[in-house]
Amino acid sequence: MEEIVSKKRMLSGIKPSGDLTLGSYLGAVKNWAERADQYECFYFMADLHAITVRQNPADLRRRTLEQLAQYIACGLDPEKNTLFIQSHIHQHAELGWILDCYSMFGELSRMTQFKDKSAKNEENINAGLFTYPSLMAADILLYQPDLVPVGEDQKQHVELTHVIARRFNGIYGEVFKIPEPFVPKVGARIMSLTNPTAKMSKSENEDTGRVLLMDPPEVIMKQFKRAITDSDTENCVRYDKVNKPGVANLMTIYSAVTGKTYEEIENEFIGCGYGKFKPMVGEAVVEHLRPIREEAQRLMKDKAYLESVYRDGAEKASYVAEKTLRKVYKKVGFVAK
Ligand code: AQP
Repeated sequence: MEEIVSKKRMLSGIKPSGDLTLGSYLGAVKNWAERADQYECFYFMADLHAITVRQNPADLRRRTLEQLAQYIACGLDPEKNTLFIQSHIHQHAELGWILDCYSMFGELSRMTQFKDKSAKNEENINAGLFTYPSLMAADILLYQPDLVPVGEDQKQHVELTHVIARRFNGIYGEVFKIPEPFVPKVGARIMSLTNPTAKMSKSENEDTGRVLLMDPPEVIMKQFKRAITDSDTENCVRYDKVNKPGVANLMTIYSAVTGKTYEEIENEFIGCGYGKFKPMVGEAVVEHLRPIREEAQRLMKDKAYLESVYRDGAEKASYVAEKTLRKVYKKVGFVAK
């Protein structure tokens, strides 16, 4: 198989730990879909990462396939992008182990996601939760990408990937390419609609502050109508992240789905108050997500097609991953098979 070398390479993934949210879409998938022509792109369903928190096996399997259908429905054409399931590429777990041995306890302890997740899962603070960033470093470094698009919350992990890669390269020579994180300007952090100081997450805010990619219009509208704005008396649509986080979050969402700037949004809603603004944001989101939801529903009925996509993706991904892993094995001193 010929490897494409002309385009720069990009890689990212999402855990199928819950149904994709508007946050996963605006912070990640939407930006991926816009780059397929410029980059050689690899995107995966991060099922190995998902099990750092207990999952119901049937739900995990269903969500992994649904996520693939949703990636495609969001515009990730499998002809242009390599789409695969992380656990199908054994090299992730293998390089993950090796990089565990090049990741320091202190570095892993400082990761804010580890601190957050262990506070929320006190009964299951497992080693996988702790070493999550070295597996994430393996996910990235296996593919030698130039760019890693992530939301703001994952930036710290990409920075640790740099540290681990530099440490490894410092000992063995230039084995890994050092990729740049790409954090989108709008949508890097979509907050819960009912708690604008907390990130909108797949596995949290169960039936309150999150909007799912597959939510029907009436549910989306209900969520936006009950979104928290401000307790101030101003009742005016103005971007002020510190003093008006709820309104700022709604403006970010509106900006991301309409392409309008914050200034244009402020002008559009002069004298309108939150009562009118909230359903307008809801309607814009409904219309933006409608074709995605319909296409994902159609794809979910075609299991044979989805299977062909992830098998094809695994073949392409494993070719690249194996090349890096073989080099790493040789460098650290493992005897060739
Ligand atoms: N609310 C968000 N705003 C912007 N970006 C977001 N991302 C996730 N939520 C938001 C980005 O999506 C990518 C994949 O994330 P992930 O699912 O692998 O991990 P996560 O960030 O831990 O996502 P969740 O939704 O919070 O999942 P759970 O609840 O299972 O931990 C990343 O690039 C992330 O930044």
